[in-house]
This record gives sequence, structure tokens and C-alpha cells, in this order.
Amino acid sequence: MRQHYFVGDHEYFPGIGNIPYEGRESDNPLAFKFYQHDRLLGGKTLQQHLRFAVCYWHTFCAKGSDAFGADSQTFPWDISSDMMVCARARMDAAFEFFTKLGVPYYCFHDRDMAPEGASVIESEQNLATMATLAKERQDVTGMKLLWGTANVFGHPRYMNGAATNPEFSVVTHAAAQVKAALDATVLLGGENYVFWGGREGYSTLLNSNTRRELDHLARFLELARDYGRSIGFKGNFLIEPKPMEPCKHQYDFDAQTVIGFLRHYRLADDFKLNIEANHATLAGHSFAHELQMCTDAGLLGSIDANRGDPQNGWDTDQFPTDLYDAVHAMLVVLADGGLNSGGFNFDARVRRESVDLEDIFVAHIGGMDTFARALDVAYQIRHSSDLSARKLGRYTSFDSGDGARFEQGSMSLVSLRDLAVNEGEPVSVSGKQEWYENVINQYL
Ligand code: XLS
Ligand code: CA
Ligand code: CA
Repeated sequence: MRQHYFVGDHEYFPGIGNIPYEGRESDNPLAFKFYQHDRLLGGKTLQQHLRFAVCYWHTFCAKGSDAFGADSQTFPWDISSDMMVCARARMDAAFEFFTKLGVPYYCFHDRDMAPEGASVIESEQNLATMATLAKERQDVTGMKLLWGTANVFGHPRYMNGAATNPEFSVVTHAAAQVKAALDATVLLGGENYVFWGGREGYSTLLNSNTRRELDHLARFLELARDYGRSIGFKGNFLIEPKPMEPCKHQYDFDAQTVIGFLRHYRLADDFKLNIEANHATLAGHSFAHELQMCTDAGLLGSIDANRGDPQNGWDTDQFPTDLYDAVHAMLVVLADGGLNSGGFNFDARVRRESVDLEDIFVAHIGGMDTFARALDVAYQIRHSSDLSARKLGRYTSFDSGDGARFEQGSMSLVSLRDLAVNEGEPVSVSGKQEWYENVINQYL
């Protein structure tokens, strides 16, 4: 029986205990219907397959405000005008939440965990203090850090970018923050370190030297990598693509753009990608497409599991409940052999209207159940249906003879032309899309 954790006699989520697994017949909103963490599937437990993480920022910092209205939610850990006092209380609440929910991992930005100080030195001290407390709590609870990151987009100094800012002095502040966030990540045994380029982009080409800014971004990432390795960070550095918002155009537009960037600047040995479902939607792609592009390149690092809204052009960061979409994603992840040192981080927030504290439990339970179920369905499809074999079979004409020689690079354009002349019109072969789609529905 896992132990949940709260400090002293203060419980931030009274009345909510460890979330149990009760199965799909249960009508208890505070129980898992599908996520049974120790159930074995293909030699791994569900916990080992899915490696769920809770994000610090939406769950314990964001309080429902939007561009049109102030906070709608109140948090019992916002207890003082002293931000460090609040940070400590927030951390207690966070570890109580993680352990009651039963996730193995969490993720944070520097500024979620510790407030910005009046100087670089004070900010560094705030983060170091809070990271030390987090380490103590990790040691007691067994919680682990999936990834850390630096918020180099929120402060007004970053309005024209962080690493890509046209002002060098701003780049130095971004460096200070990333250094401190790397220090904290290493202290906490973080398995990955994320760069999301929120303001690394432009608002107008008229005032932006995009070539120089991209060179600066690559140089900055190199320096961060070298520093991280020098202090013993052995995990993956991850870039998280997003096409826009807050910038009109962001340099890390989508997976293929980032893969091209990493290869161009020779960073692909240390950097992989963190794919967020909602950002795929914003880029006009499916979640599965973005995952597939990463696995094709051998560069899938981790996943921000959420959902966008195809009716909106903005980042809604909803909890993932779309089983169909999740099954497509899990098919790609399983075909790649799983996530290795990545995980499923719920970079998602409850709606502005969801003002009860229990809503954050209900939301995470729903997300975890969605992916547990999707994992099961995708596993059955891969092992019990003909889908993988049929997909493989579509390409058998390249397995031998001239097709294989073409793949090996031992045919010329002229020799291909001669074959076309000799063999005549190809027989038309059905793509069978409807058959494939029906298989998915059969297993759902
Ligand atoms: C914002 C991003 C951000 C990253 C971490 O859209 O999702 O939260 O995941 O900086
Ligand atoms: Ca994200
Ligand atoms: Ca998002």
C-alpha cells in the first residue's frame, strides 16, 4: 500500500485519500477505471509503460485566468504575501497531490517552484532553496523528476525572445536562468531537461534577422548542453515544438522543423523532442503524426499528454480524454519500443469554470485512464490483429529484386525508366484505409 504524504498535520486535499483502482464498473469519480499501476502487459507494468508525470505549472500555479478575466480559482497554498512562504506551501500540496494520485514523476519550470528574486543571485538562491526541499521530499516519497525547465518567456525582459533576443544582455539572463534550472534538475536526478521556445520566434520579419537568431539559438543550446554534461547530467535534452503562441511564428514550428534544425546544427546526439498533443493540433498535424516523425528519426524523447480543440486556433491544454486519438498515439509509441526515459506528462489544465480542488484529481484520473486504456487497445491491435503485418506487406515489392536494389542505391534513373517501359502499367493495389480504420474500432 503506497503512503501518501503531507507535512505535519496540514492536509491540502482533506477527504481525498490514495486514488484506488476500482475497475470500469465503478462509479466513483475518485477511482481509476483502467489504470491499474501494477498490472503487467507484455512484461512491463502499466506504470513502467506510461511513466505518468504531473506538471507543476498548470496544476499548482495557474488559477484559471485568461486574457479576458482574472483568476477564477483559489488555492489553499497561497497563504502569504511572501512568495517563498507560498512556494513552500505549494510544494507540500504538490507532493501530497502526487502521492495521493499515485504518479511516479513530476515536471517543473524554475519559476513554478521558486519565485523570481530581485536579482539574478536572489533568483538562484530561491531556486536552490526550493530544489533542496524538493530533494528531501523526493527522498521521502520516492517521487522522481521527469524533467525540469526554465521559464524564459514569462518575464517582460523576454518579450523579444530569450536565446534569440536581438539584445545580447537578455541572452545572458536567459543563460543565468537555464544554468540554475540545470543545477536544480541535476540535484533532483531529472531524467530529461526541456527547452520550449515560447518567444523564440518573431512577430514580424521586417525587424527580425531570422538567420542570425537561429544561429544564436543553436549556440545557446550548445552551451547549455556543455554545461549540463559538465555537471553530470546524463539524460536527454528535449526541444518541444510549437508553431505559434505566444509568437506569431516560432522557430520550433513542428517535429520535422526541429529535427532539421538539430541535424543542421549537429545537436541530434544530445537533443530529442518532447511532443505535445495540443501543439500538433496548432501546427495542423495529428498527435500521432508528430510522434511518427520523431520515431522515424530516432528522436522521440517524451510526451506532453493533453488535447487541443480543432474548433479553436489556440492552446487549450485540455486533459486528454479522446480515446481514438490516444490509441493512434500509443500505436506509434509501442512500435518504437516504448518511451524509454520519457514519460506522459499532463501539461493540461482544468477549465476556468472547474473551481473545485477535487477537479484536478478527476482530470488527472481521466487522463491516466485514457492512456491506460489506449495502451491496452494498441497492444491488442499490435498482437492480435493483422494490422502490422498488412502494413509491412504493402512494401514487399522493395524486399527483393529491383525494388531492393533501388533501396540499396544501386539503380539509376534510366534503369528505372527502362523497367517502366518493359513492365508496362502497374496493377492498381488498394490502400485499404477503411479496413485499417475498422480494425481500430473493432478493438476499441
Ligand atoms: C507551452 C508549453 C510549455 C512547455 C514547458 O505551451 O507547453 O508549458 O511544456 O515550458
Ligand atoms: Ca508542453
Ligand atoms: Ca500547450
